[in-house]
Amino acid sequence: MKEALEKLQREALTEIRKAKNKEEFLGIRIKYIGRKGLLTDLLRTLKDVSPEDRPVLGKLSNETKNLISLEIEKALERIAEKDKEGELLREYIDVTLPGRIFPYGRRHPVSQVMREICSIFSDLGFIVVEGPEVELDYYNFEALNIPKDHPARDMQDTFYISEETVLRTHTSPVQIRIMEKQRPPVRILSPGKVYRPDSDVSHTPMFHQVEGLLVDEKVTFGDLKGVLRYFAQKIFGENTEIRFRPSFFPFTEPSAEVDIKCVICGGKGCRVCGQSGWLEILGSGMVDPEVFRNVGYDADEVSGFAFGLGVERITMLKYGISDIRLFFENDLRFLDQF
Ligand code: 2NL
Repeated sequence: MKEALEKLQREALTEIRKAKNKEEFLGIRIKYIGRKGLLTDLLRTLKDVSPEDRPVLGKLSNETKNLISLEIEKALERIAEKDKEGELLREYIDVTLPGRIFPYGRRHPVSQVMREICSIFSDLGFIVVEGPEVELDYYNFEALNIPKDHPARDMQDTFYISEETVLRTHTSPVQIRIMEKQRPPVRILSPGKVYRPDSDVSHTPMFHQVEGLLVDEKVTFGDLKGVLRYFAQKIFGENTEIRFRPSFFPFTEPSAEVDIKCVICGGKGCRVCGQSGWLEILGSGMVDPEVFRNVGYDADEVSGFAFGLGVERITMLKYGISDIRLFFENDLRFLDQF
């Protein structure tokens, strides 16, 4: 039995040396010194041993049990220690690491310029007004003196919702609605989305417009020139030169287009300005008496000027962008530059 005890101890210690984790040590403990373990089996044979040898073998088997138990305890303690170390390492915060970069957004360049335009005219006392994008044919065309046979009425120039409703082709209808409700003086600015079925490097089916309207007694073309010159110099720089060119719109008489000295060549003539040295920035004019009659104003008592500009076009000229579609592709490599 002594040899059997020694063999059991040897085997147990070998297994303890080889064991790797908590579960394995607990298994070894059950296997060798558990209540139904190998040592218990061996102790049953103690009754076959001579009575004088029993105390010695009993003491020996106790020592074996204690030794195995102690070795396993020590191993388990080592594992617990290691687990704790690992946990501390995992929780360690390196305060010298660079912080996470927060991806800042910004306004779209067209929105930035639209706000800039609104801000310039706000300083001159213009009130910003908004209105519906789906508009009655009456407000989009009829009230603005655009007759039924006018080219702008053709299907290719307007998105029709129904016989009498359209996607607005300009923001003028907002101003008509204000004039219907409000007596002069009127000094308003109407920014917003407008729609026309065109698509190429300088046209998208949706674009942004800002229109302005000023109505009062004795408003002159001189007032229009002063306001638009102030605007051009605020948005393109103090030294910006402008010129007025005769034009035609059904809702203004007289009408004029406004150009700035070419921002690319400075007036010498280049590819961008078509060798003319000038770039068109907006359309304008004195409000046609017919429009005043349509909203119930007395055209003999009041006069006014109006203008309209494309925000994408202004943004392209301001930043030297040659293709309007870049605004609508949502490519961050483009948008990040503004
Ligand atoms: C352009 C030309 C223009 C107007 C818009 C207007 C509005 C009312 C009455 C009279 Cl309610 N006129 N707006 C006047 C002249 C020109 O826009 O080329 N826009 C991009």
